[in-house]
Amino acid sequence: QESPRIYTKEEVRSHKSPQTGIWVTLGSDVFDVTEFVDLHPGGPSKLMLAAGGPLEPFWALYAVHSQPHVRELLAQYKIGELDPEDNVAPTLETSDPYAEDPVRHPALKVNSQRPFNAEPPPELLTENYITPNSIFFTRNHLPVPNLDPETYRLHIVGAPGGHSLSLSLDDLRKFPKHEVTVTLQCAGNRRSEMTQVKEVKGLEWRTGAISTARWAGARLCDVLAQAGHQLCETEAHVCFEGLDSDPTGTAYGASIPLARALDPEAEVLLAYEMNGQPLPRDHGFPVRVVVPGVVGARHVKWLGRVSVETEESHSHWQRRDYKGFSPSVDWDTVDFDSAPSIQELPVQSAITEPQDGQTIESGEVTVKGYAWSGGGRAVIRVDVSLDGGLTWQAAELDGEEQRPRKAWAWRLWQLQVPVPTGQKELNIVCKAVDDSYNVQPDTVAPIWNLRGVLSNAWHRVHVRVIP
Ligand code: HEM
Ligand code: MTE
Ligand code: MO
Repeated sequence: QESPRIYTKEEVRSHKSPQTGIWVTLGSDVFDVTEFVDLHPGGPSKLMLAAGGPLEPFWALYAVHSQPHVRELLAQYKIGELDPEDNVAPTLETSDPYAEDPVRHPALKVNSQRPFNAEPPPELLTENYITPNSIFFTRNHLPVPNLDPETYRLHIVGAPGGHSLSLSLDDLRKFPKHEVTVTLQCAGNRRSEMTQVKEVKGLEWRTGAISTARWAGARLCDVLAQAGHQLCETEAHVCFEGLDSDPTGTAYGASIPLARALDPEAEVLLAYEMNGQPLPRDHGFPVRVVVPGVVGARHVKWLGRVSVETEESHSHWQRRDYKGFSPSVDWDTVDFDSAPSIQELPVQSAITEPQDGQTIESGEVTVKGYAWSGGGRAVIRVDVSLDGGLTWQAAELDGEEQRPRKAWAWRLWQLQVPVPTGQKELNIVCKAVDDSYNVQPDTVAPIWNLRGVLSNAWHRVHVRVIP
């Protein structure tokens, strides 16, 4: 019997296109699946996400692959095995503040490695109403702190005459457990479309800086009540501080209005669970704030301290970032104090399938995407156009029904339509309407702003049609 051919991980990594051949690994086995890609029952684009690397993290998302017939099918494509010597872990600088960051899912499209910022690819984003934890978008400003759940304490500054609390995880679990499905969106989602109009400062998020999870924890209103806080007449804010900090010791921070924090109907959580699991490190382990209907930046992760103040958080991210401006304001003229901090977000939608630049077959096309609005406003309709916005059809809304005024989570949507005969290309557009009849602007230029936030123009995708 011949001994198997041996390949290094590097060799496997260099085989991820039709030109080089498409290789994947499972355990220590190496497979050349070039011929199988177009036959994949889940579609070629999904298989291609794993090209050049291990299948395990992707198959973990789709249980269909744990059947024997799938293994047998794959076995036909085996070409050899991984070099057992090739296990050298990448050398880490011990002085690297990011050395202790967690291992991430290879499907994530990385916008920046340090700090880690990444989004799920469109073909996975709307596959599930609840985003799997492993591919939930990640937006970190600093290294991920490594916190010990045994010694972790959450400090709640008490009201005058009340008392401060120092809560362990067990203490927090003693409050009534509240669970709610919430979509988180970064203010910078779809920033890359603003960059096409004119340069902006920020990470080049595409359509994936948004994800949905089922969060569980104590309600902030219950915890604040125990510390003696009540609604007060003066304009008040609840300030949050993270346990992640820069080399000068400055922590990530943000705030929300006290009225929202104390409103039981607003369902603001001190969350310790995400989709039934302890929070993953990237998403705030052991405790984060979840503020339904509000921009991602206020959902402070690795929460260390909560206080009630007469003013908003003095954090850079509250005062000097995450604000919107007129398109004519530039870095010389911007006055950050003149604009309110972003809290509730405007109505948003995007197409995840097909993708821009893709080629589709004539006959029928399935258009898929997501839609969401801030402040608990429900999505009442998603309009889709195949002709750049001349004519429209309403998409079918999937996913859970939304509660009025508490529509914290997105709707997924789809539309199956015949491709108009004789069309060589389609200009697919989507736009959503929320229950206040807010609509998305048709173009980006009038909402362009120097930080590239609040990018919610009609989403447009151009595809070619194979005759
Ligand atoms: C379905 C094989 C990679 C996503 C399937 C099925 C097979 C298969 C045989 C049908 C199973 C059944 O219905 O009994 C493979 C092989 C792969 C691969 C051999 C690698 C060489 C991937 C990757 C992803 C993926 C990387 C995702 C990123 C899916 C999905 C389905 C599926 C979503 C379900 C399709 C549906 O039910 O409509 N795959 N797969 N697959 N696969 Fe894969
Ligand atoms: N909290 C801390 N402590 N540090 C951070 O960098 N980023 C914020 C927010 N909370 C951040 C944070 C921003 S801008 C967003 S969009 C969300 O976390 C992202 O949450 P996620 O990484 O769980 O998706
Ligand atoms: Mo964000």
